[in-house]
Amino acid sequence: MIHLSPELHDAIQNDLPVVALESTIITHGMPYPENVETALRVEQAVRDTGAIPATIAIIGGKLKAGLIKAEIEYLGKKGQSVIKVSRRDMPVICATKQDGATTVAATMIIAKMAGIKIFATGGVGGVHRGAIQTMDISADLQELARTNVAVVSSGAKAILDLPLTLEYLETMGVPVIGYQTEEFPAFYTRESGLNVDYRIDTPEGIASVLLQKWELELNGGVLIANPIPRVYAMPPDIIEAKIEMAVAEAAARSISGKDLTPFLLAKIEELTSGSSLKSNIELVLNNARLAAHISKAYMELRGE
Ligand code: PSU
Ligand code: MN
Repeated sequence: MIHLSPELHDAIQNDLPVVALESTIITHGMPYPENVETALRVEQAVRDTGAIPATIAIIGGKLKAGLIKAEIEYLGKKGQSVIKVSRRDMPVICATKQDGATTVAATMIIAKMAGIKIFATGGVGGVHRGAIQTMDISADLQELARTNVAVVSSGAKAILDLPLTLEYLETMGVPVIGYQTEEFPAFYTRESGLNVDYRIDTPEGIASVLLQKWELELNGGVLIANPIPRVYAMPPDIIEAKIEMAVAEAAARSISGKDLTPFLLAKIEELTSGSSLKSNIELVLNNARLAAHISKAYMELRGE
């Protein structure tokens, strides 16, 4: 059902550490050519840390893990004309043999099918601001509740309602672990004023929690919150003002559903003259490195 690259097939057979990577961030999260450059740099960061990258997407209706460079370039060039695919979209895109860029939710599903436990992204989806009216809650949160994959992210995107996102994760039984921090990071910034559930300071410590969770058959994922490196973080008041402008414009233009997140990310990039994109790229690289360390520690512990 799922097509693995030969390298990835071997890595999984031989219990080598692997890190899953999503493709919506390539097609809908960043403009071309930065999207392709970033996707390739993220893969290299995983390799440099000693793990195998597995970028995931749907191509011509086939679930694929371990995209080759030409496939990443193909998706990156097509950008937002590729369909953004979450759990609900998967059967239709596969049956009609289309291309699909996988969100965190869809990437988790395919990673699990492939036997990959650790996944790195920028920021997971969450409860949108105004969700009390719109009911816009990312399917990523439901997926974290049910699918056994750990997601390393810089918290949830600051465009969201972060307190409600954390409440939702609590209700769904998803542990939120801060890597070397007590504070839940807010994507472009290290601070949100909100606490994570647990602080753990080492990849080994995080790996042992994952192993324990799944040995106990407590199904579902874990959200590992890794703050953006200080030098790349944006000033909180400046970014918040831009987010508010972007959210107001989206409401005025009635942008909703799966178009909302890509619209907000692009608008914020425009309003910050590209500096939010720089932060976004750096935080993804940082998450890829941590995910590779956790994947290595997890495979070692599991072997014992
Ligand atoms: N992280 C980023 N950029 C992105 C995303 C995450 O740094 O573009 C994508 C992920 O694919 C995530 C999606 O699953 O945004 C959330 O979309 P929505 O809010 O429509 O569920
Ligand atoms: Mn949504």
